[in-house]
Amino acid sequence: MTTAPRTPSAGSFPEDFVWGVATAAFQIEGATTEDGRGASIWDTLCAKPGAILDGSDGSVACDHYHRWESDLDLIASLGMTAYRFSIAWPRVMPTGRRAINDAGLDFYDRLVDGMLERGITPYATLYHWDLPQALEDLGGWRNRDTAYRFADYAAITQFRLGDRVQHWATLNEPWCSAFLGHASGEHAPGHTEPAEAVVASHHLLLGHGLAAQALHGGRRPARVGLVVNLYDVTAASDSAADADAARRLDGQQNRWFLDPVLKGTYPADIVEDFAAYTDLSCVQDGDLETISTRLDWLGVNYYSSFHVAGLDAPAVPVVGARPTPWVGTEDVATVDRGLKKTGMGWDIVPEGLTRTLVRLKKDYDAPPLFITENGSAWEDEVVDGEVHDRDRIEYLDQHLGAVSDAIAEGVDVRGYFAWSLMDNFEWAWGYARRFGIVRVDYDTQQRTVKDSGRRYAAIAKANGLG
Ligand code: IFM
Repeated sequence: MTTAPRTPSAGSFPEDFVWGVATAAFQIEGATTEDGRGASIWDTLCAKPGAILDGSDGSVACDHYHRWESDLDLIASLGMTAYRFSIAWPRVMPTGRRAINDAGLDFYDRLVDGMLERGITPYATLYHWDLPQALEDLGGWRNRDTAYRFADYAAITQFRLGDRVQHWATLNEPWCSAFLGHASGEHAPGHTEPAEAVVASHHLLLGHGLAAQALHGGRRPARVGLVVNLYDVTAASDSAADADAARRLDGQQNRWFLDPVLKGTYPADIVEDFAAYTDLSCVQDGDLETISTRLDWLGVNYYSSFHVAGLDAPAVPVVGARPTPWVGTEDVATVDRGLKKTGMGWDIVPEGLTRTLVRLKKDYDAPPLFITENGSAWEDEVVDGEVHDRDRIEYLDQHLGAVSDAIAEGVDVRGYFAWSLMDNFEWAWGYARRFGIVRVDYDTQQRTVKDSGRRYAAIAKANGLG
């Protein structure tokens, strides 16, 4: 079975639709020891033998810390009017609390000014996984106090940048920080304790709520959002076992984050599933009110979909060589539908994005939505200095088509940010996977706009560049 490519034409999007590109600090900045930046949990994980596929780290990455001006020129040259970037907590507060590092804030100050000078609207993410190592040493997201430290950091950063940055995302993909970081261990801090993952997820959500309150209470108006990675989950058959497998995966991946933020409750069925691991005594009175603090927008990162079946007997509990990130799902298998896959091995299911967006409207009455990440990795080839990345273009077209289908169904989607502006450090995969619409030659740091970059710029232009 294949999915039909769609080509969004001019006029498929509202006139004021926001067209942008996205990156994250640790994935592009490099300069991990410069100007007083403290160590982060990803510096620590990278130093662990075998943790990163190609043995690399973030010390140079795309050298964006030194090349930010030309990178902003590049964004402007693509005609983009918005840039989603993240701020490194350990640059701003090297130990995560108390001391503020002015040189770190100065960097983002210059970056934001540079955006505004080029007519690019900043969309800042406060936490894209680079927790200060000093806070990890105190228990990281397993420690409730980290949520309060995060709110302090949010307030401090907004105090400095809030006269120019209006759009704030608190966390990026808290599922990854909690479950990849603490259950499968493929992300920092690299733990494999399912109960820790659940506790960390609650403290991340609490941190989101506290930071949202701090941002709303700041001296400048803030549009506060949260970015979640949602998957479309389907059952392989109508059997009770398959339906239950889909319920559990959807519950952990999607509802565990959406329900508390948008409805003020944790999903009862997943609380029950988690009971074998934790009694959730980490959830204190008032936490859910804090977590469900008003959200001005929700960021959706969408890449793929899971088609799942329930097994009669538990399978070997591994994804690749690691434990599964979903807690207590050793009897759940993902089923190969024979769909085309990206270079990450992820099924390409654009209609899953439409379903996800429509569900957010129907089940959650969600606030305005942004697609804060969507994109694909491929084994790009450079031919005569050019990258003719037809697969990435097809993926882009299909997913933009899926967004316009959701808009046609009445979903309030305000913008799209391509992941990613440029090839970068793909976490546990190191530099071995490329998501950029711009190629980075890591030997020379030369940037080359791929065909997909030109295609994206043309679609944005044809649709009015909001
Ligand atoms: O590179 C990541 C990004 O940091 C978070 N969302 C998914 C992307 C691709 O894996």
